[in-house]
Amino acid sequence: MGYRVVVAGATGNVGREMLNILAERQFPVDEIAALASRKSLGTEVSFGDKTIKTKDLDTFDFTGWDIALFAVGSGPTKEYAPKAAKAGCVVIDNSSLYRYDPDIPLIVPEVNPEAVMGYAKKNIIANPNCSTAQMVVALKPLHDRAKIKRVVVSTYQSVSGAGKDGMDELWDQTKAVYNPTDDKPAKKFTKQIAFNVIPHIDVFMEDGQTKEEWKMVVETKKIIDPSIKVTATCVRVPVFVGHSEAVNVEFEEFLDEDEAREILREAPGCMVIDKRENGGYVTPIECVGDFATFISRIRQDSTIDNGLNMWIVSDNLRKGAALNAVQIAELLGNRVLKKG
Ligand code: 11C
Repeated sequence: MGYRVVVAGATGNVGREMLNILAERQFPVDEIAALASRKSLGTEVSFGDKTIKTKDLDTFDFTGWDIALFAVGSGPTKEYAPKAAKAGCVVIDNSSLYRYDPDIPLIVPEVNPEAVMGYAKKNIIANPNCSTAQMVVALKPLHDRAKIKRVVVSTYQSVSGAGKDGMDELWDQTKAVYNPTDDKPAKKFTKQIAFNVIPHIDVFMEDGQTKEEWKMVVETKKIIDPSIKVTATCVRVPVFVGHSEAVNVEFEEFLDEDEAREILREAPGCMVIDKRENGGYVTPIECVGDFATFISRIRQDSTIDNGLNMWIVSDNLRKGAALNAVQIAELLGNRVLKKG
């Protein structure tokens, strides 16, 4: 016996990946509903080897459905997630709307699976931001060994984080570079993204950080440990899929780079590719479609007593969004909503 599962936002980048991953991981689905906004109504989406037609999120009755994976953005989430939760369907939400609510757990299953029991307060669980998810998967096992004091991270984030419009803008501008009469001004991004990098993701906050940077700080504290200090610079790069991060970590205790490599080799969700030779590290194009968080360039930071540097890469649509949401559904299935 399986679950009745809803994917809301099924025609978007993340919603499509949610359907793919539910099928790939053989999540026990008895019935699936793919929901979309009225303008995408009737669009066909794939679920394993089947094709299903989307239904209207606006009129859908969540009664009797077990789990709803939401990938619709904060606005529609605010309107529809409480309806689903009230109808008894547990919502796993990919937007930022509920992440900072103390009554809603924010979960990365490799890191804080025990937080899942907190779902019951509001029948909602939040999925973290993509740049946070991959970083905490790598940080947690190191924190358990040597206690992290401070993290300095610079991100190299792909355009798929900004949705299909972001991907289209990179594609169109790249083609236009070879055809100067075909001007493609920036729309989704604030400056040209093709052959460029932009140190700005999400809105500016009063203190000069962007909201993407703030999210990495606040979410890392909520998921791992509030005592960890994080400072981030988030940058959009002309890559279609796969976020990369250069991470500097300062620990309370000394942690040798070889021991860190061994800890990460054993850690859930982590894949260490770290040879000190040409190409002995992972780049974003190699992580697309994969489930793992890849860690390379692990090395001592000799400018401080207890420091390490590393390079973390993952598929932002998978571990950064859809995969993490499906893993939360698996966790719920195993620990709470047991069937059969
Ligand atoms: C990006 N990280 O790459 C963002 C996308 O809070 O879930 C996801 C935003 C979020 O643009």
